[in-house]
Amino acid sequence: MSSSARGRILVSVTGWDPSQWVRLLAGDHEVISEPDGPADPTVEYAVVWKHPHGSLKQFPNLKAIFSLGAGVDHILTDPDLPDVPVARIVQENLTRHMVEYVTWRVMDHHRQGSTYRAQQAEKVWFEPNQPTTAEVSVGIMGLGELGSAAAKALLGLGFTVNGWTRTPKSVEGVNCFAGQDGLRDFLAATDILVVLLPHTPATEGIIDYELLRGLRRDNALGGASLINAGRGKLQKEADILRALEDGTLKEASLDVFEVEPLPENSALWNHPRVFITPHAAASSDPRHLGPLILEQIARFERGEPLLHLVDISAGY
Ligand code: NDP
Ligand code: OXD
Repeated sequence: MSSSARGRILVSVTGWDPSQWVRLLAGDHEVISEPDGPADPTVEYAVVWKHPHGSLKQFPNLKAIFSLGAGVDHILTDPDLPDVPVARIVQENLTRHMVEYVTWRVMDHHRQGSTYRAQQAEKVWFEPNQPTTAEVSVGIMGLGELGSAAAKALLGLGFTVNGWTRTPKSVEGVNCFAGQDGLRDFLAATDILVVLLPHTPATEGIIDYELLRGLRRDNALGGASLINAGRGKLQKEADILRALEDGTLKEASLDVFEVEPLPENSALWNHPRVFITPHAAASSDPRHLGPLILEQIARFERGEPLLHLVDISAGY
């Protein structure tokens, strides 16, 4: 059978160069970044990152959609999503990068990095009190692939770790809380909040002033910190700034933003107690993810279930 007779893989990405994905996915199937018209019958698989909404429903022979990220909000917010399976990325290098990011930011808040940076700017030689990790608790919202791996690393460093999920969960060594009923107690036991939730209708805007008020401020670090590497749409940036100003929040590390790139006029850029990275906590590396997508397509064609299928009704 010729490769084109097997149907084609469409790479549909916004903000990324598709060429390396096209090259890495080339094999049994022809790979394209532009279809032959909006209803191209040869497109069987779509490999996407922020595809133009409405574009996928027109392919009559589309069989599956593969997200080029762990998050699938960019797909599920398409109001014209075709009724085919959607699979997402779970990959060890991506997980490792997220664990590195979370550990880095937690350690910076724990070891009072912003205080030392401010002291250095003023040439101040002063050693603030330093609690041990055992005196500090980190609360992770979302104990999925990434959150549970981060929890394990933080436990290894000696932190007390709390986790919050949608459905009740048990993770060794982690104090687990679930649902709306568990949120208040989870926050009250948390000094450093790490957000690794997906963006869904249920989580949009969840990081607001009221939630931040629930964190434990009277703690060994002298205030509560926020780390968000989930999605920008989870947070209300005006509320974060308000919380930083009135002491509800001591400091924040933000990798994701309501609008990306973060607009130049955002007050977050210049805030002395905000640490910003450009949605770079765990980027998708084509070298690692290409083989995974090809394996997924091979599984599908052998009639085996896709790995890491998205639960469309749950939204992640
Ligand atoms: P998973 O799907 O494995 O885990 C999601 C977790 O969030 C689960 O524990 C789930 O609960 C919990 N959750 C979902 N909805 C709710 C809710 N309404 N209330 C409470 N908990 C909820 O996702 P991953 O760990 O793989 O990824 C998490 C997110 O990280 C991605 O969706 C993406 O947005 C973001 N991400 C960011 C990157 C970056 O570079 N900044 C890189 C990669 C991912 P339950 O266990 O009950 O299902
Ligand atoms: C992802 C991301 O979802 O990089 O993988 O944000």
